[in-house]
Parts: sequence; structure tokens; C-alpha cells
Amino acid sequence: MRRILAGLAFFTSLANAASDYRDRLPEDEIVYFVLPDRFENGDPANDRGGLQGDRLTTGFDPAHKGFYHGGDLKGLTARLDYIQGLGATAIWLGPIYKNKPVQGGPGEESAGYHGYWITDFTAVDPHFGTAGDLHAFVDAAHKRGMKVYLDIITNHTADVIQYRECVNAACPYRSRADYPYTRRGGPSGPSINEGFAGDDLRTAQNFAHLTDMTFAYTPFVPPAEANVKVPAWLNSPLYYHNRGNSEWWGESSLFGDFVGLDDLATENPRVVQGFIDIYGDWISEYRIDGFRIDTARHVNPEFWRAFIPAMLQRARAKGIPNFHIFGEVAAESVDVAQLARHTRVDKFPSVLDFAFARAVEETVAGKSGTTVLARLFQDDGLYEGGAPAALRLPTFTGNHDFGRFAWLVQRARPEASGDEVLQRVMLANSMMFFLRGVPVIYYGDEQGFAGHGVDQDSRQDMFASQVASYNDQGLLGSSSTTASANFNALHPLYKQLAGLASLRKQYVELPRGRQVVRAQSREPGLFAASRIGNDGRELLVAFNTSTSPITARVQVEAGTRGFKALFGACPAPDAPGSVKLTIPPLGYVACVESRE
Ligand SMILES: [Ca+2]
Ligand SMILES: [Ca+2]
Ligand SMILES: [Ca+2]
Repeated sequence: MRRILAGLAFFTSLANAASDYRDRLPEDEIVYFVLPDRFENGDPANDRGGLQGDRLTTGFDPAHKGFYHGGDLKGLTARLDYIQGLGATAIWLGPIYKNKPVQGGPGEESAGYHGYWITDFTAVDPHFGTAGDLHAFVDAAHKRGMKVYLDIITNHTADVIQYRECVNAACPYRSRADYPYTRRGGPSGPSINEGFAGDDLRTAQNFAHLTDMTFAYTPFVPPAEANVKVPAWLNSPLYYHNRGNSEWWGESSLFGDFVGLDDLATENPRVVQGFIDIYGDWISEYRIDGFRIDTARHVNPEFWRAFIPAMLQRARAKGIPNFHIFGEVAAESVDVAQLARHTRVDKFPSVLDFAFARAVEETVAGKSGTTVLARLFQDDGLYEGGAPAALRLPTFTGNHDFGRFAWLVQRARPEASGDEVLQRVMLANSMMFFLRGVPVIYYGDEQGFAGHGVDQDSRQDMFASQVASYNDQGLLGSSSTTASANFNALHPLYKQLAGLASLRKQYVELPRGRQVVRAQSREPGLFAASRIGNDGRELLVAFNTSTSPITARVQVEAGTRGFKALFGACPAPDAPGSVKLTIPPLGYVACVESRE
């Protein structure tokens, strides 16, 4: 009897395994990135986050692009059909932790609607709902076989700590050489922190000597905010760098405050353990499936080498074997070495592929030849784990910080017609889905949102918006604007992305196949690559970044005898190892080897 039961259990677990989302590898996902405040308002009662007063207190002003608009977790849960219909298998949720509602000097205020100004790292922001709402969202996603990735931050908290020397003024960065830890207010000041051997000696014993934080500035916490941070240890200036604002380079890139955001002393073992506990608990409590890590390049590698394995271990202990972690290393150019360094030195399992985004911007929005793409992929070997690891890099074409791809096209080509912009967006989408890496769709791109720029200008509402500078813009591929709700499953971009997603699920060569670059061009024109599966089946994709049709020969596997068209025209190779392709202007083709 026991043996029969055990056998049944084994059979059942096998049957479940096939459909269990937890068994999917990170490279098999299609990610949808959403800012909950801007997606859907499921509960108007929480729009002010339980606060009373005007927007400077509640943070709520649906007519201002820099304040809360009312979107929440209930709204997101109610729209899961829409997200799943697009083909997404995982949702990357913008940070949902409790934020300082409003920050900024007089006249410069804006709200924490984006989630990156955390005060309570243990609670859901009341503007987004309750812990129960988050449970309901995660459970509903899991029930559909979808994963949830949380966006996390360990570099900084909200801007709470101030410096006496520069209240309401800029606080320039004060370096460790000019303002050593062991003198108050500069090298000629009185001796403090005797026995502190510097932040390179990352032991509790050493940091016990760092008790006076007045070496560079005189930090203080305004009394009204003395206990605003949770867990409580975060309220002490002891656990911050207190050296003034980052200048985004050199030492200040690691030790400086992000425009006043309190920069954590991530060398201090208390801080390391504190964040292991904080984010480990989110894994345990919600059994989420991964983390996107904000501002990864502004935290020291030793922190990551302790934090990341601890998170993976916590996830494994919770029965989440394929927990994924990818860092945000915001790169300004096609700089694979910089990204790869964070996988080798910091040991990030993966990083957002900013180099891919920049390369697509240069070649599809801009006027560079497709050699830029070829070079990008040649550098895949630089990542820890080499080219196979590059299959897991989340790829994207635009985002909430540097703007949507449609806007990048409009900026690079102000003369381009709406149709041309739409075609270029579709071409970029096809590259994201057919080339190596995990596609990340930025919410609203599938509705033809473009925006007028970076940051707040690229964070439009999916529900009917009241922001004039959003609503003044026609959407690509539709006669709608953001003044009405846009959850249109018939939008040409939604349909294109859903089609691409379905090919990615149908042909394992796309998420997992080895990529071989087949053709490139020094001017805008042809780019082609084969994706080759474990069984040797070849899937050929080719793109035309020029505005003229291209007919060209592309090398393929010598054994490939014929192709089935997945998109566009796919003739059979007319000589072993060579096929003649024709690709329309700004078009693409996808062909899978037919073995009948
Ligand atoms: Ca709401
Ligand atoms: Ca930092
Ligand atoms: Ca501050």
C-alpha cells in the first residue's frame, strides 16, 4: 500500500512538473515590466495612501506626472488576463515597499510613485495596497503559471538624513582622502573614530570603532522622521556614507548620495546582514521568483558576493530552484566589459542588457551599421559562464529611466513619419524576441506609447490619464491617446508582441539556442543570425535596418536543406550552406529548418 501511494505521489509530481512554472529556467521567460502606480487603479480608496491633505502630504495628484496617480496591486491583479494575453510569463514589478510620499526642496517636490524612495523595507506602500493585496497578486500570477520578480534596492533609502552644512543646498561629494574617517570635518579637525582601520576591513570588530559620523559633514535626522525607517537600525546615520552627493564617477559613484538619497554603508557587515534579512523575508513570505536589483553598480562587489548567494539559498530552501537575480548596471554605451564585470567580480547571475538596448538604439533608431550588433554578441564570451550565460540576460529596448524606444526613434529621426517610427519599433521588438536574451516589455510599449523624454516623461498611465503632457500625444498604431484607458489586445504592437512571444514558446531555439552571427553590414542594412538548438535544428533570423529592400546571400548550416517560414519569405538553400533572402525595408524574416 505504501509503495502504491509513493508511486502515485511520484506520478503526480511528474505530471505537475511539466506544468509547474517553478521548473522553467530564467532564459525561458518573457518579462513584462510594470510600474504599479501607472497601470490600473483597482481601488480608489487607497489613492492617497491613507494620508490626508494636499499632494505635498499624500503624494497624490493624478494630473501631475511626478505624483501618485492611483494605480495599485488590485488593479494589476484584475489585468492579469491582458498581461498574459501578451505572452508574458513573468512580471517585474516596480518597487512596492513603503516610500517617503514626497521629497524635494520647495517648488521641486515630487512623489515616490515609482517606489525607489523606501522608508519601510518590510511593508507594502499603502498607495499600492496591503500585504494581502500583494499575496493575492502573487498567488493569482502563480496560479496562471506566471512568475513575479520584485524590484529591490540596497544602495540607498529615501532622503531622510540631512547635513548641517548644506540644509536645503547642494552637498558636494567629500572624498575619503579629503575627509578621512578619523578626523572631524577634514584632516585638520580633531581626532575621531580612533582605531577604525578603514572601510576595506569589513569586520564587525573594525566597524565598532566607527561611532562618530561627522568626518565629512554633520549628518542628522530631522526629529519628525526619527523613526520613519523600518527596520529600526536603518534610522541611525552610522549605517550610511554621509559624504554628500554622488558625481556619478570615481569614488563618489559608490559612496555618494543619489541626489540626496541616503547612501548605505554597504561595506558594514551589519548592513549586509540587515539586507539579507529584509529581502530574504520577502522571498519566504511571498515565494516570489526573482529580484531585479536597482543601482547595482553603486554598491561594492563584496556586498553582492555575500547578499546574492544568501538570496539564492533562501529561495532554494523555499522550494524555488530557479530564482533569478539580475542587476541594473546602467551603461551609457555598448560597453559589454562593464556589464560582464558585474557578473564576474560581483557574481551577479545576470544583468539587464543595457549594451543590447544601446546597440538596438544605435542601429534601429540611429544610423549605425549592424556591425555594432555583431560586436555586441561577439563579446558574450566576457560574461561569467560565457555565451550560454548571455541567454539569460534580460534584453530591452527602452525603459522608465532613459525613455521608450519609440521616443528614442523620434529623437534620432525627427523627420520620420508615424508609420516609419512604428516600423522601427516593430523591428526592434523582433530583434529582442529573436536574438539571444530574455525579452523585457516595458508596459505601454505594446499600446504605442512614446512619451516626450526620459524618466517622468516615459511613465504614462495605462488607465485614463489626467496628465496633459501625456495626453497631448497620439499613440503609435492607434487613434487613441492616453486620455482614455489603453488595454487594447487588438493594437498592432500588442498583436506583434503576442505573436513573437508565441514563437518563442513554440521554438526552443529562441530562448535556448546557441547564436551564430551570419551577416552584418557597415551601413544600415542586413543583420542575420542562426539560433541552433541542442538537436542541431537551425532557426535563421534576418533583419533589414535600412529603408531599401535587401536581397542577399546568408550563410547557413551546410546540412540545412529547407526552411519553413515563421515570418516573411524563406526559400530553401540553393547551395549547401547558402540561402538567398529578400527582406523588405525595415523588415525581418524568421525561418526554421524543415526536416520533413
Ligand atoms: Ca488606487
Ligand atoms: Ca552606494
Ligand atoms: Ca540625504
